[in-house]
Amino acid sequence: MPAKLDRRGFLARLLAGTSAALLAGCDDVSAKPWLQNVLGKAEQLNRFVQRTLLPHQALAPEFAKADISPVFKANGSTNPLDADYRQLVTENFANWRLVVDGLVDRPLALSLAELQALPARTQITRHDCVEGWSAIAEWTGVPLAALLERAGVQADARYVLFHCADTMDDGASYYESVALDDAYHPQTILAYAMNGQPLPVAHGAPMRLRVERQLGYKMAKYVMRIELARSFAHLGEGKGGYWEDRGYEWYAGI
Ligand SMILES: Nc1nc2c(c(=O)[nH]1)N[C@H]1C(S)=C(S)[C@@H](COP(=O)(O)O)O[C@H]1N2
Ligand SMILES: [Mo]
Repeated sequence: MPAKLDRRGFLARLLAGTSAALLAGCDDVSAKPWLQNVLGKAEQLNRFVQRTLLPHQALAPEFAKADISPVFKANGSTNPLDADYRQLVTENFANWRLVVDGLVDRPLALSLAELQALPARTQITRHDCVEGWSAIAEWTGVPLAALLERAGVQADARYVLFHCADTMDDGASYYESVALDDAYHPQTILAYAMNGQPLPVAHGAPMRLRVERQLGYKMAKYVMRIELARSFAHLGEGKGGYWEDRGYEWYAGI
């Protein structure tokens, strides 16, 4: 077994042991606020370790540069006509801000430059659209996990909701959601580059979600706001996404 796994296992056991040891012989935690506090911190740390160091989550296949598709279809909205979005394009997204809010300790509003200054991940993956086409591209962006750690996700948050800039034919703006396990998955990134170039408008500029173990419609383009929430009941018609509200599955695993 690689040393890395041993270390991870050790860390997990150590943390599990910490909470247990603190609890042993103490049957009235509620009477001891300091202990509640310590236990709360241990639990937070445990969650952090589980989600970032112990993903226990299969990776989607990654490919070589030679596999990149010469043509990658742009689908759904490819050139949003919304006035606010056009303005952002005109300014080359200098005034665009990615908002992270909802059930977080520190709401964020980050510029593209700020996001591009964060540690990035690059991956070559296959995009599968429910309509029956696939294409391989290289994506570079900020791991969603890093943004969530920065914002400080509150304990009662369960879903990450994405609010997009483009209005669809029926007048609704596009929206999507994923559960926290997919949000913290190492390949889940907010991509600002495609095949080494700034993300084109057709593919969701300035930033689009990549959630590599699900179908194309989960990968929200033109992301404006990321909201942490207890549920997605208040999003659109309540099924978790624009296409989900029109009959598609919420969990679109591939
Ligand atoms: N904001 C927004 N995101 C969206 C869509 C859309 O219409 N608007 N279409 C979805 C669908 S069905 C697919 S297959 C992919 C298409 O991404 P692409 O244009 O990069 O191929 O984006 C998804 N994300
Ligand atoms: Mo799609």
